[in-house]
Amino acid sequence: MTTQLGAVSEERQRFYEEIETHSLSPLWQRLHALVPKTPATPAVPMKWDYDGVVRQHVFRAGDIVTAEEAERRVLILENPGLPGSASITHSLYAGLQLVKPGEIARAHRHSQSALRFVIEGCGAYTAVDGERTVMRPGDFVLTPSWRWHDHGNESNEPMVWLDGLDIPILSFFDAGFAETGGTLSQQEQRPVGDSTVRYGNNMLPVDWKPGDLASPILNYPYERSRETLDVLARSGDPDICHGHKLRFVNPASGGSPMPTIAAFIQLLPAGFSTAPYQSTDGAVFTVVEGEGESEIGGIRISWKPRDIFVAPSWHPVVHRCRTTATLFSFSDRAVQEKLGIWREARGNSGEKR
Ligand code: 1HN
Repeated sequence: MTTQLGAVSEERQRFYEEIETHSLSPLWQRLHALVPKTPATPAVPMKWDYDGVVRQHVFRAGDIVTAEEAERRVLILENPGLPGSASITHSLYAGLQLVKPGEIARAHRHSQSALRFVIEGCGAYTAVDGERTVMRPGDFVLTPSWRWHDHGNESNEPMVWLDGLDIPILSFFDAGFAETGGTLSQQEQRPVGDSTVRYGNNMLPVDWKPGDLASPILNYPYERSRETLDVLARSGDPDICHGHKLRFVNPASGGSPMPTIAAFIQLLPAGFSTAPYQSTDGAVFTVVEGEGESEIGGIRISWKPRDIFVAPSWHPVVHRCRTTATLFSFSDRAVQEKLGIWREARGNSGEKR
């Protein structure tokens, strides 16, 4: 930083230019940017207004490109602070995918982990390693790393869901692999809904061992998350920072549903205002029910059902809502906790837990 060391003398400037030709660079010019006192992300708070702006473009994409041509017909939600990166935060990708009646998004697999959160429409399926799950609004669906997956819409209405992937994390590690399937859709190997019951009823088949780090459950239906939120809200006080908030879990480990992505759902009671909250995991939110606003790093964002917004790392977040609201969110907290770097600060004092 020139401010700390004063104006760069001609001698130093010549030195810097000379060493640059040998791929050398002076750390003292860059130390404070490399090791900031608090997280300094280039990502910015942003909202995508679904019904007012984004929906029409998603549907226009449906007029001009087929699902087959596109492989995945998706509009990427790119953070304006990270232009060209295809990222919504530094570590996460998000997009909106449209599958029209009769369409199939062909089978493929990749080392990136993905989640789907249904925004509109009802009745399309995602198949993962030979098991289909039928998707309804508010359902949280997994397609974990390296599992074959395809989507198809056998209903008579178009379906749109939010895709969340760890693409930037895999890209950071240069660890991405992908394969296209030999068939458009997978052969069905188990009945619809099998994994939600088999692994999601507080029991596990006695000698079953997980094959990888991801949850064996493919679909966490909204019906069940909403019922749980309701029970919490009826018989306990909301947390001052989160309202009533649940984390989705992998029943085999108690950890996050996928090793890189944590996911949450929260209920904010009507008229509730949260205390400021900061955490090192930038989060992507989508509104299922209710209307309100959030202040994220001093920027005010008003929201309504189906809107999507992003709170970048360490930006103080406050939510307020007029009506009872439910918000789904996902972040890279799962990775940060494994690495021992995740931090939060609750309330005005910025006190750490
Ligand atoms: C993917 O596999 C899907 O399966 C959606 O629906 C979006 C974005 C990048 C890479 C793979 C899907 C994706 C993706």
